[in-house]
Amino acid sequence: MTVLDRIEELQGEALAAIDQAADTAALEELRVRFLGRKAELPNLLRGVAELPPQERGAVGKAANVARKTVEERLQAATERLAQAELDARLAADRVDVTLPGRPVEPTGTLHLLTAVRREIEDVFLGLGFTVMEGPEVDTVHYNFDALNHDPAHPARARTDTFYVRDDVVLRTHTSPMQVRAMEAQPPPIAIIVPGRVYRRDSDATHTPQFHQVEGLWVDEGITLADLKGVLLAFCRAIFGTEREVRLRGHFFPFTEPSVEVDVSCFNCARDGSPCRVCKGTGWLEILGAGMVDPNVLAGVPGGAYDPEQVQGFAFGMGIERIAMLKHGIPDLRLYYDNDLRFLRQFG
Ligand code: 2NM
Repeated sequence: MTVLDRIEELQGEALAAIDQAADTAALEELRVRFLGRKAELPNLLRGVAELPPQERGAVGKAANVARKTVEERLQAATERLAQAELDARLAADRVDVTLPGRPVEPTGTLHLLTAVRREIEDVFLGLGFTVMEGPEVDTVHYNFDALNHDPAHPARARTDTFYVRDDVVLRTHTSPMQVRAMEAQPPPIAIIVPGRVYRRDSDATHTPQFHQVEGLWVDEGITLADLKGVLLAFCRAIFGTEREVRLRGHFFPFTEPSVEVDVSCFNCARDGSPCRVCKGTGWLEILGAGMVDPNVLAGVPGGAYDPEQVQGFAFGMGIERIAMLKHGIPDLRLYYDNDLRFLRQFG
């Protein structure tokens, strides 16, 4: 084979390989193989000087043309494949910013008491009340004295209430915050105060710490009818639209008159037979309430709550009890056992 034939053969081999290359990396390998420092074609060019003089012109020209042809084909193929690779990368990396995103997996549920507290809050927010929270450790003044508790009231005893100091207790109800709220703002006031409360009680139906929501509405001309209307709306929101309420006379130190409030049973309404929930009475006791005692209003410093000018009602309920009635919880201890089989059913 002549050198010229070999050059033609090399050029044909190189162009065919370039045309079949799949990507720019393959082209780079071909550049080394056909045009690199140890490749045959450049070597032939370098060896032209050693050829007989009459062959030098033709071989040199042919090798140069072949090298240029291969270089140009390589350059064209590289440009074509690089563009294709860039297009493919851009298509693969495209982010659709209009997709909805992936929310974090929920890691649990609300505790039933939290869920019911929020439900209660939502009802009263809808009725125009504001939610306020206060300290769990408070003074004897706010917990008892300002709430018209007689100095000899049994709840003041060391056996009933957790004393931190002689004049400081773990609050036994959230009403101390209602007094604080009245001190902080003039009437009208419509608030509920949810939170933990503490009493020295521990048996099947009492825990030393439990949860309350207390409510207070004071304005000119508020009556017991307003109390009944608000609590009827509350009961229908929580226990069903068919519910009725009834008030029974009672005693609380901070209200006069005071009442216990029953809601019509939502269980025996479903079938005629005497029901386990209300024990056949048709009524369930859900909370205590009353018209705020004039002594409590008159005791608010500044005189803005003059009982001759403004009247109001207050009420208090246990969240544990409301949740028990609403969801048929049989035992108070289930709230605090942290058994996931119980907790996962709610929230
Ligand atoms: C109850 C029952 C009746 C009550 C009274 C007050 C305040 F601060 F206005 F005096 N707050 N909450 C109240 C009244 C609470 O719980 C069974």
